[in-house]
Amino acid sequence: MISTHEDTIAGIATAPGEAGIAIIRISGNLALPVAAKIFRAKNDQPFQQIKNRVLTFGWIENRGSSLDEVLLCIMRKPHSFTAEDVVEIHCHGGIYLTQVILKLILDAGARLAGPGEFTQRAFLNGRIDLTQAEATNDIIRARSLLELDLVVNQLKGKLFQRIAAIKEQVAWVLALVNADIDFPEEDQVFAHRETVTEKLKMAKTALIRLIGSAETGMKIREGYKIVLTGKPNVGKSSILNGLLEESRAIVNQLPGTTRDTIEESCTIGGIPASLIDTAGIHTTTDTVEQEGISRALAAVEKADLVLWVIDMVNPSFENRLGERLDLSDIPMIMVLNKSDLFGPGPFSVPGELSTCRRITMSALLEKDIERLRTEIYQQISGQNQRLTEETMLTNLRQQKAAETALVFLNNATDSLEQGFGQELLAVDLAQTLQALGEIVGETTPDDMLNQIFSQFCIGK
Ligand SMILES: Nc1nc2c(ncn2[C@@H]2O[C@H](COP(=O)(O)OP(=O)(O)OP(=O)(O)O)[C@@H](O)[C@H]2O)c(=O)[nH]1
Ligand SMILES: [Mg+2]
Repeated sequence: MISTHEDTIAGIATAPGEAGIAIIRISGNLALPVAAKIFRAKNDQPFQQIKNRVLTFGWIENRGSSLDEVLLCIMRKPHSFTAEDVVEIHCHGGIYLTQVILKLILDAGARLAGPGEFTQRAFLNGRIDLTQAEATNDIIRARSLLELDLVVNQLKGKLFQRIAAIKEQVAWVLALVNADIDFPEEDQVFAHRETVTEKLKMAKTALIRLIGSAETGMKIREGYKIVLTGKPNVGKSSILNGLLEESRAIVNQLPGTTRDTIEESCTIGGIPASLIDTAGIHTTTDTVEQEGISRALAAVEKADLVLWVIDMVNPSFENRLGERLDLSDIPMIMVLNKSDLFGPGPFSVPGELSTCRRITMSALLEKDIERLRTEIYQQISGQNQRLTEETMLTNLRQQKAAETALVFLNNATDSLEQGFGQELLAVDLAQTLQALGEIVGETTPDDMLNQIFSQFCIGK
């Protein structure tokens, strides 16, 4: 996808559709001359005199006639997103209008930008590292405050710094090992075994911790899967609707109302989640219900948290679902529902389940739904102590590269322990650095870079 760095690219940076304004972005050596051909300032100020990063009011002109009243902003290199000359035109947000202005820009000498090409240039010009480039894309897709916080820290370069700190330790050891290899005749030993071992141990601890953050980082981006399960008619759909604050699933007094799984995104105390309502589990000869139940079981298998709903008036504590699933093996909250119908007497839970986390509630009461939210939040944050860490690995690509780095680092420490030659140690350390460099884009192969940026939107 990457073309030469020389040409000038243009794209519509805002989402397609009718809107108050749209922004068209031009980047490259010809950005200013291209814009000068189609823009006339209201006060007839010559284009070259337009100040940096100041909005200038004017017209987009096409062969002497005015097309749209716009604001134009020039960001001369290197102080722009791409580190190239950039011009932004803020025009009215008509679908047709933006296309016409874009065509004028292309006719004036720019070329249509590919997906993510602006960000790719920012990366290639050294303005941002690969984790920051990924963050610029993720920030657009963020669905919760927690995700936003994580991605903003990544955008600020905090993940880059965390990786740089590990690289620094490894690079320091490699430099000493290389000195010993290069100057064998010297009396002096550069890479003292104890210091080197200590440094690599520190790097390893930091790397293991970083890899450990990936699971939480990716969950924050994907959302925690919370599945409602239980017998028919216990109030699963009522609870789903309560948590979503909308009547999403049909609720009915007849058992067997929900037949298919229903999935909706939401946040619970700022944690992004996918809530999944399922068909009630029971033995049936109805083939449609059977299919619904097998989908319910599949959802429970993939759940990060199960809400096992039990009707207090007609309780059943059968915790084996189907043949394979045992609810007591899955992170779970037992939800004792319909407390409003139960009355004041004591309610007993079988001894073997008495240690389960549980809540007694009525799906009809808003305050109980709120208590359930708190319970869910506590369960998830208790499971994931690292939920509020400043930086985490946030995608599979980063995780794989970090794991590769750890394999080489382990090889290096093994070589050291077993007293293998310095050359072998140097190779393993260099490969550790190579893998760490891949996370931040220093050593990432071109085809992988192309693949990453092709997932971005046009104009980003
Ligand atoms: N009084 C009372 N009624 C409830 C409560 N929760 C649910 N119900 C009622 O119980 C019936 C079944 O509720 P649903 O939410 O459809 O139950 P479900 O578990 O989704 O049922 P299926 O989809 O058939 O498996 C409806 O009439 C609800 O209004 C509750 O806490 N208190
Ligand atoms: Mg239901």
